[in-house]
This record gives sequence, structure tokens and C-alpha cells, in this order.
Amino acid sequence: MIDKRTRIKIAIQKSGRLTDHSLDLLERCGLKYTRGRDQLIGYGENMPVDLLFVRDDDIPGLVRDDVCDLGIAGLNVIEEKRLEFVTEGISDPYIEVCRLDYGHCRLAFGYPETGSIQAIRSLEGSTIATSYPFILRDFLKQQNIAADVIEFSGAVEIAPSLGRADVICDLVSTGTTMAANKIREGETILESECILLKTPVAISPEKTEWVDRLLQRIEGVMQVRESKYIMMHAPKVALPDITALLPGAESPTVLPLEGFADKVAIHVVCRENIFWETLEALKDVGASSILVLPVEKMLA
Ligand code: PRT
Ligand code: ZN
Repeated sequence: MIDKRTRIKIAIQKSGRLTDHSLDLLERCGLKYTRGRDQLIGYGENMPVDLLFVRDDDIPGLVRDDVCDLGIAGLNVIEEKRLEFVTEGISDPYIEVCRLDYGHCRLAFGYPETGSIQAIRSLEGSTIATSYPFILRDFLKQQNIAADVIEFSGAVEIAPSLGRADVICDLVSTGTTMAANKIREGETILESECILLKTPVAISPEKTEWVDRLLQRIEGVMQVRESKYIMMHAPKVALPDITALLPGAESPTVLPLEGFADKVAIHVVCRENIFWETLEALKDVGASSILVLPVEKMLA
């Protein structure tokens, strides 16, 4: 039995595209857990944090109802449920804390290649199949388009060939599924990625410290993903050019180099990836012995 007053509960997808990434994120935050025999709950061993493994569609509701303090789901699901809650008169069901930079996809129209409708402007009077009726209806309303929306819980891409719809509105990542069904990808109505959700209810004082700590660690993990630690030797005069070349760099540490009056060692953390082109440009302005190292952990 989990003590709800003192232990933080996080809802994550049980088995699907988001599961490995979500677990990896929490493990990078230092969480060690054992998974119960029923596989539905992971018990945190070194933090007062437990994981609830559920279907992604259930995550927004669990956070809204304060069954879980935090949850991780795709913006597509979060926005669909939010609009559904709004129709029930619930306006702020959860707090969207931050984007997590995985699970990227887009909700886009798909037009059968042989069909007469090939753009949003021709949607008036059409039938559109989707698994996201709330997002789609909201979009159509904003665009002032009257169209029939029919809900498909899966395999939306076969709706046109079944004669059930003229057009589809579905998630796309590589575009292979639409192409294989002779459907042309059209306009995107929602860019999605995974989002960290927080309960709308005030978190109990017993849990606040660990929730804050966890959120800070998640922010740290997000920051180090692209961050690099760069070391190089360079003429002192080249310092302004070097700083200008490094994307997202903090102010560099500049150290004297034994035996060289006009040269220094430069150490700097860059919050963006460093490409070969940047290294070549650094060399062109006089840098040498350039080392680029990954950053393991970072706390602002
Ligand atoms: O059982 P549960 O309900 O938890 O799982 P699920 O089947 O609903 O979800 P799952 O694991 O398929 O996806 C979970 C989340 O991953 C989604 O809600 C999105 O936020 C995100 N995501 C990222 C995707 C895709 N990419 C994606 N490509 N979800 C679904 N797809 C589908 C897409 O609709 C298409 O039919 O995958 C198919 C292949 O896409 P293409 O474009 O690569 O061919
Ligand atoms: Zn789902």
C-alpha cells in the first residue's frame, strides 16, 4: 500500500513508444525502483517516488484527479483530454510543467492521393476520420469549417479505403504509414512531444521538497542532453571570436598557459551540440588542442 501523503506518484506509459524514454529520464534523475509482481507499480527504492504503469490515454485523467502527482504523456493525448475536460466544465485540469524532447510527432491531415480534396480550404462538407475528435473539432471551429468528424480508435489510415471518410487526421512521425496507404500528408494541426504534467491540487508539504528536487533534476537532465564541455588552447586576442562561435556558451574560464604569455587555455560549457564545422571555425581563428566532452550531470 502506497502512502499517498508522503510518497510521490508518477504515471507513465506501461508499454509503448514512450515507456523506455520515460524510464530512462527518471533513471537519469537518480531513481532506482523495483517493479511489483503485478507490473503496474514500480516502487522507488532510493526516493519517496512510485511509478504507476498505465495506458497513455489514462495519464491526464490520473493527474487531473490527483491520483498521481506527476505524469508523462504526449501533447496529443494531453490536449485531446484537456479539450474533453473543458466540455465538462473543467478548465485547468493539470499543469503542463515542461516539454521533454522525445515522442515527437505531428497531428496532420492525410488526403487520399486519388481524392478530390487536397487541402484544408476544400474540407467544407467532407467526412474526416480521426482518433483526436476534440482537437480536430476545435481546429475546424477556429477555421470556420463545417465537416463531419468520425472517431476511429485505431487504424485511421484505412478509413478512406473502407469508404468511411474522405480525409483523415492522424499522428505522423516518419510518414511511412500514410504513404503505404496512398495517403498524402497535408497540413499539421498540432506539433507534439512528451510533456511532464503536474496535479492542479497543491502538493502536500511532506512531498513538496522531493517534487521540487525531481523537477530540478529533470531540468538538469534536459540541459545536459545537448551540452558539451569544451577545452582548447588559443591566442588571448582570439577570445572574442571564439566566444562568438560557440552556441549557447556561458562565460568561459580562461587559464594561463605555462610558458606562453600570449596564449591561454579556455574551458567552456555549451548548451547546444557542437558540430565539426564549429571546430573547424575555431581552428581558423587560432584555437588548437580542442577537446569536446559530454556533460554527465549539471545543476544550475
Ligand atoms: O497502450 P497505449 O494506449 O498506452 O499505447 P498507444 O498505442 O496509444 O500509444 P503508442 O505507444 O503507439 O504511442 C504513444 C505516444 O507516442 C503517442 O500518443 C504520441 O504522443 C507518440 N508518438 C510518436 C506516436 C508516433 N510517434 C506515431 N508514429 N504515436 C503514434 N504513432 C503512429 C501513427 O499514428 C502511425 O499510425 O504510428 C504509426 C506510424 O507512424 P509513421 O508516420 O512513422 O508511419
Ligand atoms: Zn493510447
